[in-house]
Amino acid sequence: VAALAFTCLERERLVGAGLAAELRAAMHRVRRRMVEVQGQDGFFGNVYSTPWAMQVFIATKTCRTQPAYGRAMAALLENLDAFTTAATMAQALPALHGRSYLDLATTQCREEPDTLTPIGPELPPEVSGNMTVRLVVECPERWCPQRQLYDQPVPAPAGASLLDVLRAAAAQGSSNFTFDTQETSQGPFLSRVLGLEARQQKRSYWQLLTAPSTSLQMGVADYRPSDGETLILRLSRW
Ligand code: B12
Repeated sequence: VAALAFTCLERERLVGAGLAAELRAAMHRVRRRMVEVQGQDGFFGNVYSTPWAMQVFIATKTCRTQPAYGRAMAALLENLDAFTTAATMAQALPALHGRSYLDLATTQCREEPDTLTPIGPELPPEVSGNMTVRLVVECPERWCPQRQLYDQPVPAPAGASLLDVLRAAAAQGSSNFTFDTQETSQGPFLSRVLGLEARQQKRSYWQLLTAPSTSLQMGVADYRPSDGETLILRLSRW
């Protein structure tokens, strides 16, 4: 996002010649760094950060000459089913159309032919039966009474989201599990677990992981655990 902002400042001549040259040099370094860190799978970071990175090549008009961009586009097209929420789709669509957010400034929406028709959200396929997920809550902070605050099996309908699993755990009266979420543009954000609130000022958050230690790439409402999986909610720092 910062790289896009730099390009905007330079392109719109909002800065003097000296700073413009520095911004161009910074953009060059950013692109070189992104090419260096591109994974074997073609992604810059993960599937959700890749469209952002592609927008930088688009905005700086380097996408045609940069092979890394072509590899990223191929990887993105192979993984379109990962974009299930409005927020992630909004980040991928410009890149898929070869546009960056900077193009929005000159987009004439009034000239749109208004031919878009809303479609109902595609519901995930119905899965019958039940599953059991192990839910673990970890607090590695020094002030926590113990590192592991909760460890219980939670039965839930097969195909349920992690949010459904948390609700099922809370409904299991015997285990005293509680949680809270906050609505954000990306969907519900897990803000409090077992009465412990993650605090912005302390740069702490409830990280979602699948055992042994893979950080999830989706939020509680989108991630659908499998039968037998162990999910960890860990109070972490960013
Ligand atoms: C900064 C950031 C964070 C910070 C936010 C705190 C802060 N004060 O800055 C922290 C480290 C806490 C964070 C956590 C997580 N994040 Co995050 N985060 C981002 C990032 C880089 C920028 C968001 C932002 O500032 N937007 C600009 C502001 C103005 O908009 P905003 O709507 O107010 O932003 C808020 C929400 O986005 C919210 N938020 C941040 N991440 C997430 C993730 C989810 C699922 C939800 C519902 C909300 C949310 O915090 C922001 C600040 O308050 C985005 C990347 C991106 N391209 O959007 C990833 C991103 C949104 N995060 C992502 C993920 C996966 C997570 C986690 C689920 C990771 C994990 N395994 O635990 C957790 C959320 C867990 C939970 N408790 O629910 C993914 C979401 C992908 C998806 N499929 O939806 C993104 C797109 C990164 C990526 N490429 O994988 N994140």
